[in-house]
Amino acid sequence: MFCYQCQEAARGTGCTVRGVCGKTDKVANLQDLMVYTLKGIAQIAEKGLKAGVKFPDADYFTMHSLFMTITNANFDDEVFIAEIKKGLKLREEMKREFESKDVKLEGLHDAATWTADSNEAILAKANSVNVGVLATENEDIRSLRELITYGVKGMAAYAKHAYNLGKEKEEVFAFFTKALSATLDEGMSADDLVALTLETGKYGVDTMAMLDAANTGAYGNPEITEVNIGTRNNPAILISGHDLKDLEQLLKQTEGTGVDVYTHSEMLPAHYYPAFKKYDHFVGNYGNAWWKQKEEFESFNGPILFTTNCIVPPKSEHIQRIYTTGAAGFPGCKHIDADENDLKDFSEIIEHAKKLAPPKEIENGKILGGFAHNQVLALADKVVDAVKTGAIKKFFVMAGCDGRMKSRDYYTEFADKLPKDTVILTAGCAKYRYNKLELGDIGGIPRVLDAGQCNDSYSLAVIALKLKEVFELNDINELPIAYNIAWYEQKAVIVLLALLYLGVKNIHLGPTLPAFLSPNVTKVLVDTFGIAGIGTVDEDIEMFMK
Ligand code: SF4
Ligand code: SF3
Repeated sequence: MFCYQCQEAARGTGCTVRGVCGKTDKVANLQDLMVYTLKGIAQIAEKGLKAGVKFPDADYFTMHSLFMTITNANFDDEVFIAEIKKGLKLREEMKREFESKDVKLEGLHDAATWTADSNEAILAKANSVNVGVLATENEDIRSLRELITYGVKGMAAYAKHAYNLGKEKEEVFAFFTKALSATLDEGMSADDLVALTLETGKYGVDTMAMLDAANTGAYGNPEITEVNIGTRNNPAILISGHDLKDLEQLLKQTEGTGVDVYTHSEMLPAHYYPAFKKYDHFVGNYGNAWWKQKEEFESFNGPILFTTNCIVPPKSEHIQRIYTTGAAGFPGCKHIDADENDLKDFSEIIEHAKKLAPPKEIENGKILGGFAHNQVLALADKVVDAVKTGAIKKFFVMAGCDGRMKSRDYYTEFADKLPKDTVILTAGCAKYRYNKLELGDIGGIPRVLDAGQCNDSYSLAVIALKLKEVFELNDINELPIAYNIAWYEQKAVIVLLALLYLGVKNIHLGPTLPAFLSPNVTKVLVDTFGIAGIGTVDEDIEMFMK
């Protein structure tokens, strides 16, 4: 195996024996083969687009399977083998469609022609070097191909959530096809791939806007909310991940059963949506960011439902109380699929919860959130006044991901030491590094404004664009906003590319720069966009406040 798609890549270069995330060599290779197969499907689909033949099944399949390969989403080798088989079958159906139209398919890559007639043959193919990341020898081309692939993975995840709520865009699907197929194209130069990277950012913005519309259309606009972090004395289910449709179904099915529901990690912002406030048994948020789950699942006592990443390989005694759905999966954990009407039956989890003890309280009190674009714009006058009078000197976008590395203590210290006339804008699980600190407010405006999940970084961009308009500036970079973003997995990659596409400069990215950026690609990002890493807290604050 060789994997360097996330921030915790071993030694800052790549995992080669077993993932720091817990991914085995076998699963890593199967994920590579999954992506390889999708690239082959994309190559055929692209020829289809040119010939006027469309493949909606391939669009859906690509979106879902890409999502499965995101860090910490799916660790199940058998699921990947089955999914690869589905991909091969789909690919052959696509070829038959061309034949039926008498269109010749020429110049196909091995990714679009390889076959396997057994699980062993699939595993052998997965183990071969020509399907993985290192198959591309030139380090810059490899870096750009992977940067694009990871961006598209993040985009696929967001597109899937929107899709679950009935929203999709043909152009986004077409871009999956274009981008994945381009990563097989030897004719694409480094310059072409840099251009495609920026285009990935454009579709990242479109996809996040689509998801924002899907979420707010279905559940209303997030509003200022105090979220309880204590517990009650009822049996309960903990729901993790990002999928709001899954949460909605779980809340409906648990209503009146005596079983409470708590959010975990990235599901916390669900509390900000008006539609979920009517459920009395939707009690609060339990615990912190994803990486503390082993201890927190122990004390939670009840079953846990993962709707997406981030799963940490569980202790064996927890496996039977962990359930997965959607793109998530872990060997031994029960997986719940939707039926033909797109409904998921969570009754088994509910019955399971009734037999288990209520959660043990590990903290109490409240945290504040709900500052997505609509809510912040409703407060715009107050915010603009505070900037004009100098009560707010600067905003810090500290969105992104949390992770287990000790070096991430930087973000807690950074938030804590920021001057009191600054405001943090956040989204994603990065916020758990500072959302329980007492950072106070500025004239009633809290110093940490949480917009929501990582995809709600889109909200932060909308807010910035609105402020640019209000202050009549020509450039988004003239605003008193600094960007100190923490990343971990591939959703953060699409968020970053989206911000670059919107013209945001001088983003600081930490705790380390991606291992998949070659020195030359890093130089392009530094020279063109002023991307930088992080230093010490004191030096960085001084630099940002200048
Ligand atoms: Fe390593 Fe991250 Fe890849 Fe897991 S996802 S194998 S931790 S680089
Ligand atoms: Fe978190 Fe995994 Fe990225 Fe959605 S849940 S931000 S790390």
